[in-house]
Amino acid sequence: MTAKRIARLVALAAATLVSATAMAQKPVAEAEKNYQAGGSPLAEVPMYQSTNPKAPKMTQAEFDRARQIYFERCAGCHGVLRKGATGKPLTPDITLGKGTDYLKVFIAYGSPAGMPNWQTSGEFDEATVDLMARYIQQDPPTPPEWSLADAKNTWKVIVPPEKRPTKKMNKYNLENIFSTTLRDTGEVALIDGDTKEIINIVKTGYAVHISRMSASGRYLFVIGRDAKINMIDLWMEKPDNVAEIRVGLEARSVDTSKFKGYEDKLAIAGSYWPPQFTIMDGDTLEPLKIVSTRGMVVGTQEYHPEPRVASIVASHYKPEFLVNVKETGKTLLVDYSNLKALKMTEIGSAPFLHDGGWDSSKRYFMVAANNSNKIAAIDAKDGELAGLVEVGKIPHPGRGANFVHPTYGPVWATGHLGDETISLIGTDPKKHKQYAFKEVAKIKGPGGGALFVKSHPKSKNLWSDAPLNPDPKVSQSIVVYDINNLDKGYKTLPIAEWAGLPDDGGAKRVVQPEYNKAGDEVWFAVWSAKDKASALVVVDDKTLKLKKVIKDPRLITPTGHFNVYNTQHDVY
Ligand code: DHE
Repeated sequence: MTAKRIARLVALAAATLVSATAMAQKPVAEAEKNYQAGGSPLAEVPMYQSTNPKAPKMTQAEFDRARQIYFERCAGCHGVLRKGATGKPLTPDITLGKGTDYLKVFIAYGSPAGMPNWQTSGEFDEATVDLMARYIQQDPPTPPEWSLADAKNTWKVIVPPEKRPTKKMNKYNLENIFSTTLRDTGEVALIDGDTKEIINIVKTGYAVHISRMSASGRYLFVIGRDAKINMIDLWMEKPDNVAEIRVGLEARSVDTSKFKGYEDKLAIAGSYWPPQFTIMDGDTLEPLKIVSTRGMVVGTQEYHPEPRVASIVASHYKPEFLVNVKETGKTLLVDYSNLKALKMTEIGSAPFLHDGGWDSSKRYFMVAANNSNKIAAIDAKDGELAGLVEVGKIPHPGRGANFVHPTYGPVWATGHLGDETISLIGTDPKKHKQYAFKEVAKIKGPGGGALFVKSHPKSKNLWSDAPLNPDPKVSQSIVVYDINNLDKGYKTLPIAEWAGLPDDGGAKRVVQPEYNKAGDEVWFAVWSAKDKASALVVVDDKTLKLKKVIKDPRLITPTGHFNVYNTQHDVY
């Protein structure tokens, strides 16, 4: 394309941008864009190329290459089936009308609505831009489904229940073990919280995401982005895998039954693809029941073909799992007492449901509807929506933080990806009715790009990270507030500097405050790329002084870290 022609197309694109943007959605914050843009394991999955006579020609090799790039770079925002999520829909009914030249300009130069400038940033060359412009005019290929038989084919019981220890065979203080995600090696590091020594590095799924505990505190469940679940027995002399399974092609969430009488009986995992959740035997991971989440979006009641399963928690009030479905904006209360006659209560709130945690009474599940700037409070006792609370831009709580505010009583807090505030929401409808499920205060933080907040019932502190903030000074440190003097603002602790890592150009993002069992120290990951040095940093919660730096060549890309006791009992 000549320079003149490019200039003409840029002008054309700019002229139509306003209407295109209005047709799609509000601008996407830089931090959110970076966060969503992680590669999908679907890049490696072969898919059928259907031929649309109206679409520009592509060879099979070109199609496969473009499909791979799409799943590595684009699917996180535009969706597996290109129906749109954070990014615009890119289905042929829209893209064919625009034509290759127009699409090339968008891909090359990006847009103020949040589309990255793939060519001018140097990420794509001109040929790749042309390839992608032609690809998004083809019919979107559909990845394969995943049935009970597919799940069973991947299911391995490594140590059968009858061959497992009948009592704890090690001397570790199990309740204070931390399971640390080693994101890019597909492993977790089990770390003794008392001695800070690594107990074992356990192989798990690809780009492993979260760890959750069984009700008894014996089994640790880990899920990878490739939907592989690993079940680790903490009673073994050296805790290790006892069972594994793949519940789909891409996933993020796992949990286990916690209601009285059902402890350790069942496990559940939600998948991004296919859009469904799978209930498994809690002892062996044998898959028992798969339920699709395809269906209608709350509000518009329009059909959505790929509503991904986001966070899942186990109710303490009933034999139920709370399954949060992203694109439809619905929380499903799944009654697991009879899998043959499965009952589900569907509570609609707002899209896109993502992460969340319990309030301090463990009755209300507070879940971020991150595309609507709202927090939905789900009442697990009465099975209804207790409130839908307007908060800041793109709430991202992790599991949130609970503490007692001097004026508003029990509150639950969330930080935001898209602005610098932390929202406090009242959660006590009995004694503080006037504040319940309302945003009672907004605290100012150092900037957007926050992912996780944390507190502890024994602490007077509220911690917030901001690993996706563009300013390294902010992303490499942590802020801490005194909950009895929130007006005083925050103190900044230079966690990455304290880690004393080599100056190797690593991003050293400080991510996820997590307490030890006693609630007197807080752990942070200092997260750099796979080929750069990373570490864990432990801070004394009272003095706010450095307590320990955990360094080990095996600690590659540590991100989330989960204390056994706090995860088992939902303490945060
Ligand atoms: Fe996460 C939780 C999805 C990127 C670290 N993440 C979750 C949950 C979901 C989710 C649905 C809630 C699970 C639950 O509670 O059952 N995360 C996604 C994505 O879709 C996204 C945006 C893009 C992707 O490609 O995966 C994404 N997440 C990230 C990261 O880049 C992070 C920072 C680093 C990493 O390890 O990949 C990250 N996510 C985490 C962590 C939790 C989490 C540490 C658990 C928080 C907790 O306190 O429980």
